[in-house]
Amino acid sequence: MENPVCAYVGLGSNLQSPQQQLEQALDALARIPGTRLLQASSLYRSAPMGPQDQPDYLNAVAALETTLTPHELLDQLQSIETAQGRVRGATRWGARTLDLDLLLYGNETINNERLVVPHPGMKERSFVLYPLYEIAPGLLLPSGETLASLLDNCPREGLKVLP
Ligand code: A4P
Ligand code: MG
Repeated sequence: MENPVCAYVGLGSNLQSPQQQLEQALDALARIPGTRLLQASSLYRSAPMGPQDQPDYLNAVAALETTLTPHELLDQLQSIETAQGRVRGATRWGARTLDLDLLLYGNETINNERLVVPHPGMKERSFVLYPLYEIAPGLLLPSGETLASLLDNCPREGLKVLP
């Protein structure tokens, strides 16, 4: 691969067999052109953040090596969401079959209408930080913060690893 970048993707699902949704999504990530799936975390279960009238979520984090640009990668993530029946509703933080968030793209900071990287919510979300720590414990963010220092400020709460 020519100048591949390491990118991290957060996966989430709380509808229509979340475990199958995440496993299918990992297979789809592995098939993105110009991209290799390097690692995937365990699956983690947690209560919904935001509206409580929706099922519990399963989440995971994947490490990719890619030659795609960040926007090309986002296009691929969104087409996987759509292929797995994602309907974009009006409700913020509402239930979904599959959510794929680009958490980190190398050491880049991106801020435009379509893409904000690092993902703005990741620093406060236990269901992102703990799976990420499982696969990349020594990670440094573009801000210079260590992933370990973010975890120190983020209680694990009800987050459970699936056996
Ligand atoms: N966008 C900008 N930056 C990014 C990025 N880094 N990665 C834009 C992905 N997309 C990015 O996304 C809306 C737009 O954000 C995209 O068109 C893209 O151009 P979306 O996936 O349609 O919206 P969303 O994911 O529904 O955003 P929302 O509503 O803020 O949801 P969140 O923040 O993803 O939260 N509770 C638990 N326990 N676990 C969860 O995974 N997830 C949510 C959804 C709520 N509660 C949860 C969980
Ligand atoms: Mg999303």
